Amino acid sequence: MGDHKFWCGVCEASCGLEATVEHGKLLEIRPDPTHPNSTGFACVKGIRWGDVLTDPDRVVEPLQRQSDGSFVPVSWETALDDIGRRLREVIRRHDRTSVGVAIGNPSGWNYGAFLVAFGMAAALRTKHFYTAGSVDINNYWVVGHTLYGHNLMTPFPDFDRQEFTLILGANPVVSHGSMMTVGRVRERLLGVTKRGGRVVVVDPRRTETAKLFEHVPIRPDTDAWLLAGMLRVILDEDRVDSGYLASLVNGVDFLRTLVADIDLDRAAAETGIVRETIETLARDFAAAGRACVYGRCGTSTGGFSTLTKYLIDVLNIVTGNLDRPGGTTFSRPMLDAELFTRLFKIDGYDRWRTRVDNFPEVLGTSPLATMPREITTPGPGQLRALVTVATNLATTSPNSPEMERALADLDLFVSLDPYLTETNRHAHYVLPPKLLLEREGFPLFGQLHYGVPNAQWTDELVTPPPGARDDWWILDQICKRIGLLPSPAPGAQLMGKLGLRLPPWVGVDVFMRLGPDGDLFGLRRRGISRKKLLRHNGAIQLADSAPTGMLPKRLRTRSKRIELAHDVYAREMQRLIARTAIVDEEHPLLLFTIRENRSQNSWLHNVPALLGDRVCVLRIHPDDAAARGISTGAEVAISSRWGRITATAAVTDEVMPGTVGLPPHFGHHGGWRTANGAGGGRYNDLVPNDPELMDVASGNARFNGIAVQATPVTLVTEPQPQASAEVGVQVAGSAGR
Ligand SMILES: Nc1nc2c(c(=O)[nH]1)N[C@H]1C(S)=C(S)[C@@H](COP(=O)(O)OP(=O)(O)OC[C@H]3O[C@@H](n4cnc5c(=O)[nH]c(N)nc54)[C@H](O)[C@@H]3O)O[C@H]1N2
Ligand SMILES: Nc1nc2c(c(=O)[nH]1)N[C@H]1C(S)=C(S)[C@@H](COP(=O)(O)OP(=O)(O)OC[C@H]3O[C@@H](n4cnc5c(=O)[nH]c(N)nc54)[C@H](O)[C@@H]3O)O[C@H]1N2
Ligand code: SF4
Ligand SMILES: [Mo]
Repeated sequence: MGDHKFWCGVCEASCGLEATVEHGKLLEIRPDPTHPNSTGFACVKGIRWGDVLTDPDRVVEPLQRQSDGSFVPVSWETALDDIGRRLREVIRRHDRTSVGVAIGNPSGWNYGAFLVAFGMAAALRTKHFYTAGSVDINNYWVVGHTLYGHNLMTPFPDFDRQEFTLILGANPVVSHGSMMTVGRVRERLLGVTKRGGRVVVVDPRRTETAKLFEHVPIRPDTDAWLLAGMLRVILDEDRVDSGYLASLVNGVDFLRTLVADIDLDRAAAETGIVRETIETLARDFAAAGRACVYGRCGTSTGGFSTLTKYLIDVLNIVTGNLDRPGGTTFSRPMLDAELFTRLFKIDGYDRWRTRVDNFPEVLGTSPLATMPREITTPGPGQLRALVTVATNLATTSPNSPEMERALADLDLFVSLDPYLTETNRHAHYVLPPKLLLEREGFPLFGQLHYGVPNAQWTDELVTPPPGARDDWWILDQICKRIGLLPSPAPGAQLMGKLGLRLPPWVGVDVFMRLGPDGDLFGLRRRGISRKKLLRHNGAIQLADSAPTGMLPKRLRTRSKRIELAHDVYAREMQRLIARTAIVDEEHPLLLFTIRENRSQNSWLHNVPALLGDRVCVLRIHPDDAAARGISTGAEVAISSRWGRITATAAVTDEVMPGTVGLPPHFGHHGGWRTANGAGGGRYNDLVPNDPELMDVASGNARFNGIAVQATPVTLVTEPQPQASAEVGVQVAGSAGR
């Protein structure tokens, strides 16, 4: 029996945990009080992780789909050989670029899968490389690239020294923070007000975070108006930090032109926030000294996400709050991901455009929302075979029905996933991965934004099911069968031909050892290496806080200054100003997403202890409910121009009048029985993926600010939509049960 410290890979917080393991069997999980970043905090999802490992619905052997739609278990060799044969056939008929790779959210904590998937896409030289980041983070990568010279340069808040925190479209008390890995985020935010500072939360809903602080309700998908209005006030009233701007920034005049046509009365009408509040927020923010604007999913999944993220950074910059204590900071990861991505020419923006919809490439990837058209539109480069890792994209991408139809049309679809989902019920093969605790690894994504920089690498602690394999190994085996080595490195293919295939930790270890905290292969005695981290039970703290005062040295722009002037932002501002009303008479309500504490995107709904007795609830304001005869507990139909689903109503003044909030991922119909049993509707059946309705600058999806109508179900005469009733996957034999 032993107690082992590890880290949680369910969400970005990457909390430190402790597991009691006996003979390879997990007995208990607790928070790790010694972890430098999370200091003894963990949420219920981390604590109940063991339920996922032993879930009776987990896929534990490779599954092959039969012509009747059921799945039967096959050996690894059968599965991999057949996949290789079919891939070679697709490549013979088209070429390598018709093979695609898609990685979902959990691959951010699965460094092997993440790196090998990148390598596989590079070796295929395919443009069909899709990541979950392309639905909600591409806007960050675009702003990082244009302003600071590298996609991965994404500043995050230094809450501990802050006096004014303006949060837009984020609910960190529930999400535990995103594009930041700041432990105990609730306490840190409460610390701001305890020190006499202010936290203001701009959100269509009085969220769990907003309830603790000041709340300003906003109409969904209008944040760019609020931010542009604030910028206009700050510039007009000369409330900028001129010394900071003179020393570090190019393009301040561009900003003046950019907001010249921003009318504050229109900003008020668009956002639903009175003009005086916009002006006061701008003045208070500029006067605060140590302040930060932080925006997340609510500001990243609207029609103007890149412009919004740009304006967020601009407000921090013009007030001198970037790279300053109490403002926002760039982190110092143990692994220099910026150098790595630059060396392999992954870093970039708009070097090429997508085939069907003409979206700019971001970090060498295409937007997930465009995938269905890439599958169904004929021509050179058409996507015909797809390998996915850790993504339930048929549920989590916009226009879910179109995605499902397109997936069913592929010549070959291989999914690496521990569950039979709505997505991989269409796959020819479902291949079972080892999960966190069953594989070694370090928190790859957390490294980019650690509030307290630290390093941790944990070994396999729990015995995996005999049929499960590492995701990276599965990808490597698939590549091997088509004669490729999954790596972007020059000369890699030659190495592959010579039979030299190294596990991904080898390259990572070299990078880490040569990195800022590395042991330089013995030259730096206190430095870190994978071996040293594996021997250490727990995380090693590398600094007290994320560093500040690093500019201009830390910038990667050619000028070594922050570059504000880019045509893309001028174009996006014109597009914003030209946009007409987002609702119409038939669909007068604006829909937005509500994340729930015990869910993790589209999964974990299969763990009874996490799902509890939850159902899919539509939150609606009392005025809007009364006007429609809707009461709490009633079944309601929610319809948009693109689809219709059902949910259970909750009448509450938490949500702003004219808006309705819905959790994103109910209406399951895969092979996960508990999740299916939760019923409800699938949010993304209501969401369009038309290119002109997405964020055109980055390809981010638009989930929020969808025009809908809500009606009591009794008034609906047409049949109910498919998602709530259908259970389509039957598993033959014992696999997956
Ligand atoms: N418990 C839990 N934690 C999670 C996840 C989960 O599913 N469950 N998912 C993880 C993932 S992948 C991510 S990206 C992060 C997201 O992390 P956050 O962004 O902090 O979490 P969200 O709950 O999506 O918060 C978005 C907020 O934006 C509001 N909103 C919606 N539209 C608008 C708008 O147009 N403008 C403004 N100002 N607000 C708007 C919503 O009401 C919501 O409160 O959470 C991560 N953590
Ligand atoms: N309407 C609406 N839609 C949204 C959002 C929203 O706010 N509103 N948010 C969007 C956002 S921010 C994101 S990030 C996406 C997330 O969407 P996805 O990228 O699809 O991620 P998840 O829903 O978390 O699905 C993860 C899948 O990975 C599998 N999995 C878990 N661990 C592993 C592993 O170790 N290996 C393998 N191979 N598989 C694993 C799970 O079983 C599950 O099927 O959803 C987006 N969709
Ligand atoms: S907050 Fe996130 S990282 Fe921390 S225990 Fe919960 S799920 Fe895991
Ligand atoms: Mo996300």
